[in-house]
Amino acid sequence: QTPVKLVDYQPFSHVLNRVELTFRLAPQATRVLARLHLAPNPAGPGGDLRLDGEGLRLIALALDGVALEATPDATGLTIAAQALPDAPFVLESEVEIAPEGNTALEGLYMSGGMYCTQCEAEGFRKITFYPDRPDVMARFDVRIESEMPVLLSNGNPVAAGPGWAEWHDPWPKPAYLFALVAGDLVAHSASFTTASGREVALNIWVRQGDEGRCAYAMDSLIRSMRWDEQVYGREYDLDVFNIVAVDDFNMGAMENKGLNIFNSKLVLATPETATDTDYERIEAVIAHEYFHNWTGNRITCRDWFQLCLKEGLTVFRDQQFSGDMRSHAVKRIEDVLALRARQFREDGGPLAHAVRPDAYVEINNFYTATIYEKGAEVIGMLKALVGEAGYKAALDLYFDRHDGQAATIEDWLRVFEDATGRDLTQFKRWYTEAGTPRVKVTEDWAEGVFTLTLQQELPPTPGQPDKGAKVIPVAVGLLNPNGDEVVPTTVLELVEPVQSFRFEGLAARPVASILRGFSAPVVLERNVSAQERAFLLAHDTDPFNKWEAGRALAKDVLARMIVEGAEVSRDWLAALARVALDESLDPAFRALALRLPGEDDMAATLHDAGHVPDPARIHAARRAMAGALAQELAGALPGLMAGLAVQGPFAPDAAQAGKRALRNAGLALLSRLDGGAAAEAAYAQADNMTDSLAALAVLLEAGRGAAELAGFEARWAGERLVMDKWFMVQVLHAAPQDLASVVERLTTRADFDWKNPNRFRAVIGALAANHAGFHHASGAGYRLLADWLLRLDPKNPQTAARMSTAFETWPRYDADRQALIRAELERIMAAPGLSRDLGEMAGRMLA
Ligand code: B3K
Ligand code: ZN
Repeated sequence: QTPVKLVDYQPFSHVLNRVELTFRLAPQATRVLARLHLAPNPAGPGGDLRLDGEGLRLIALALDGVALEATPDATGLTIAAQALPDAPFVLESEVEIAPEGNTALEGLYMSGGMYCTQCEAEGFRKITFYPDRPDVMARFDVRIESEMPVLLSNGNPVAAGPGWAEWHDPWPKPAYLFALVAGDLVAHSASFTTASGREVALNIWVRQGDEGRCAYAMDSLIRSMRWDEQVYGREYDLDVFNIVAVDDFNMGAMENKGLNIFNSKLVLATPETATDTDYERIEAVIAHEYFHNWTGNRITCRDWFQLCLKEGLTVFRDQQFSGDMRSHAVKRIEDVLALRARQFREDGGPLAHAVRPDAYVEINNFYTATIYEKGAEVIGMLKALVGEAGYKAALDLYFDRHDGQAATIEDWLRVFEDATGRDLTQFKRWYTEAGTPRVKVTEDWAEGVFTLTLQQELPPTPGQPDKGAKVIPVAVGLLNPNGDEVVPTTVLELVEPVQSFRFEGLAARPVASILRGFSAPVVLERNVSAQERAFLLAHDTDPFNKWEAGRALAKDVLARMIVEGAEVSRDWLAALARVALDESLDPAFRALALRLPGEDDMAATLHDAGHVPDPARIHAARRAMAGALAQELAGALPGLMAGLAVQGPFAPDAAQAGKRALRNAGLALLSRLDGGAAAEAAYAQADNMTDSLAALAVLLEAGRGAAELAGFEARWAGERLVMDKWFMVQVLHAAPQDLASVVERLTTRADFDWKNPNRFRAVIGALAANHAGFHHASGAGYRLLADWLLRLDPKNPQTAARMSTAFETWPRYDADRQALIRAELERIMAAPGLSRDLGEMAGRMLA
């Protein structure tokens, strides 16, 4: 496995201005004709012309109309320098491919009878011979010939007739943004008038029967388009914007120019079939893919090392959008929960890598929480450092200066430097160095001066033993003993390994609220008393830190229960109960406050504190904690829940979703007292998927729910997306000792279509998410996962590799579990014909 390295970057030998493609679609034998308008690149290295190509049967090749002899190798085709004119020329090729047999879901493939494509990162080379790299940007003309009624590609429609259609994309783009769809589809349509008055036709294409489930996605699209105009000054730039929903998709969605392709679970929603969380994700992902039109498509990446240039920025933008649409406080808490659960976990283990890595074997393995979510955090820090106005000036300059280009992180940082005059040399380490910094806080109070001393520690990560001090924006506010804010939020800039900050003129020793809004992706280490945390939970004016205080308190209490067998703290119970019942607070916020720390999160926390986490003890203690909280709230629960009843018809908005979330949190607690009786009634009465699924989960936790599961199945048997939930809920809520047998039973069902990534994730992904079950001392969970990864790998290496990250936490656990997991990873490594994708992942985890 030879890695690709950033230092080896070279521009392409040629420039490619224009591409003409003709597709003659057939399931077993699709013909692709390509005409590439090439010319020598004066800034390039010269020499041979190398085109990428994989799994293509070459039918014919010609240069300026003259047939050319060439024999492709396993990864492409080389045309020797001496055969190349030193003026512009046209290279024509015809290849044959078989979309029906393409189970990897990369390149041109078939899903539910339709043709579709996925080209990012390197799928276009499975379609035709081409310089498949993001810095080669060309204008595309596409002709599709097929009996399918709907034929779509990027850009604007040019002409169509029976059995054919032609598309022209006026904007130069890299091949990874190419898309083609051909199918028997129907559209949910709308139109949008841009700020400058251009009409854009909007279509969401789905299979017959699904057209009634697109309204929310369309509404989200329209709101995204308006928001990007208002907040970033970015207008849409084509006459049409098409979205297509497909059932077989390796990830969430793809931002192909003018033709976004989506996993159907991120498009289709009705109150009966989708949960509030689904709606929220649909809104966020529709926005994310739409925002890529500027951050990703108009300005793309020079090479795949710069992936965070488009992904970090686009995540940052979709987070801002969701905050504006819903609640900034709630969105920030949710984002930090996800960051800690996925990115901190990655950053602290064998798969840690920089936001801009400098080597990879398989680029698909780098679509990670680090590139995406930490990439977004780094932009949030930049914004905190340069302020609103500085951020706006930098972004305006970015769009001005780099429109139509394939840019780098250096370009990105330079626009901030040029727009604000700030030197970002030290800040750049956030992009080049992996690992989650730890910031130790010490406080001192003497003679009216409060001093905060911050010390940063940078843990070693694979290949990076030593690191330089980071620029860490630490947002701080101070409260006086009455709970009034005496120093409003101030951003301290920690740039040295250790640095002190003084606050003068205070009448009494303040209580510090540190890292407000989670102003940097770091772990704060602070010796704080339970009293002080409870004080902040009650009084902090920063909603994130108010929640964080409760979270930290809960973790302290739970850690003592696990490690020392301590009792639940009465103070924590009382403090949390006050928040839960405080009607001045947003129900969504209260629901988040009631969510206990997850088991995987506790395992990480205990490991960081020098303990060896025992999954069974964590599981038992967490249940005990929930039971004690239920007791504490027993008297108040019925009133709380009654007060949260939703009036009127279902709406997927933040207000209703918050009420349902808090009500269902109450239901979960109630079931600890009544054994699930109320949940049974709630399930029977539920008229939407949010409440049905929540009640079902509660019943399963309580060891009940067999009848409900059967009823659910009978009602939804034909609905793939809903049945995914049915599979998943059983796995997530299986008792630890039953997990392996539950999974085995589900995977032998005829409707366990494991080649469908959504179904695979619903069962095998959930297997790894059931912490105590997956880590059961028998090792059965580990074995089962490895078996399934090995089975999936030959069919769909990308998804197999992604799911293998379940093993990345092995160094946390005891010697027995470590040995069990390593044995599974070694078994994977030894498998004949292992993919580059899974091979790289297993190799890095074992290194
Ligand atoms: N850019 C795509 C992800 C492509 C993943 C390739 N393995 C979706 C997104 O981030 O918007
Ligand atoms: Zn993206």
